Amino acid sequence: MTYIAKPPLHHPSLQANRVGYTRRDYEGRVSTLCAGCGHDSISAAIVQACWELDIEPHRVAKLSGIGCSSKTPDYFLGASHGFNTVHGRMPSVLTGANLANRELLYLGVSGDGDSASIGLGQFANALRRGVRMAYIVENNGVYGLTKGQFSATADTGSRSKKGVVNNDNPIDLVGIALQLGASYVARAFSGDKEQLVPLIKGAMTHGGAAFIDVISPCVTFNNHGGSTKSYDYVRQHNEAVSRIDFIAPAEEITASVAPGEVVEVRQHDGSLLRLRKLHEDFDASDRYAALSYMTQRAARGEIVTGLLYLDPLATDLHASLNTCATPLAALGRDALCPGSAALEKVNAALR
Ligand SMILES: Cc1ncc(C[n+]2csc(CCOP(=O)(O)OP(=O)(O)O)c2C)c(N)n1
Ligand code: SF4
Ligand SMILES: [Mg+2]
Repeated sequence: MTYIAKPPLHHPSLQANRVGYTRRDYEGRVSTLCAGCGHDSISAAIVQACWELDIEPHRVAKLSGIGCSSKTPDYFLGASHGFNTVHGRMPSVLTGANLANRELLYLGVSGDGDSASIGLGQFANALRRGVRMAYIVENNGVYGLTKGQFSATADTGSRSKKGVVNNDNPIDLVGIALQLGASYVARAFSGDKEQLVPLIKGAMTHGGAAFIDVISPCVTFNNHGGSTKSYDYVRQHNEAVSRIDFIAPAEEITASVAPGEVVEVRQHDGSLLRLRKLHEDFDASDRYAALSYMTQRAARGEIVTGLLYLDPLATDLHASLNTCATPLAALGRDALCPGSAALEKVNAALR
């Protein structure tokens, strides 16, 4: 694959975070996506979130499938672990990596074609099993890489660039994530960095399966009138139900807030999410209410964004399988070959 490397030099006065890295240390290669593609804004938000979270880049594993969206891990976190899988297969590879080493932070990046068409089964099962990860779908309603065919998330009645009407019913990945038990579910817009960065920070520090559907316009194939995933359409129909402020465990809580104005939720790692409710009747602690709210609003053509559901005390697949805490690669010979007495005990238990 051809790529353009970024010059490693940066200005000596660039601010470093608590672990000594500047924002540039979280960047990747120069993007080869079309200028204005929503996916590039999501990459920038990931860079910002990881820098602000003081994550050491080598503690992150970024995985993706195939598509313009799945190419983006090349454009951020250049010093992290990376695995570009087969189309739609990112969730199972991520699950395997996570089970082998729970000490890394897993970031899955995918597209609507990658996750809602060929990879729908993989998407569903990773969320259902509570794999600890931040799973981001960069949703543009089309297969951008293969020249703009409708994807399974394209809304009924939306038009392609050539005027073809989509008659199929759309798959709503947020609805599926809520139904299947994801414990952190959000929808965002690539054009709203202020909303997106804290949502990514919350997802990366969450203790279970976190999913963010980011509407990310494809400027080349799906940004015309008639598209419901264009910049204009999303800006006009975006209904944010909440804004979140993310406060890391080590951070001092300065501003106090009046009761009722915000809901404060502490996650298992000590981070605090301050949820500023923008809609009185919305409750992010009730997954069924969130599903019903979102479906009703979607029927009116509104795109509900924000943190839609959060279970702050969620656990993950490791807890349900009771796996070994040490990364498999770090297990020594004695742990891997415990001897014939241990084998005899296992065999006896099976008789
Ligand atoms: C097994 C397989 N089937 C089909 C393809 C062709 N293909 C490549 S990318 C893609 C769709 C990508 O769409 P999406 O995930 O929405 O990413 P986008 O380019 O829109 O960001 C398809 C069908 C492939 N690479 N592999
Ligand atoms: S084809 Fe669409 S999705 Fe792909 S890089 Fe261009 S604008 Fe982005
Ligand atoms: Mg797509």
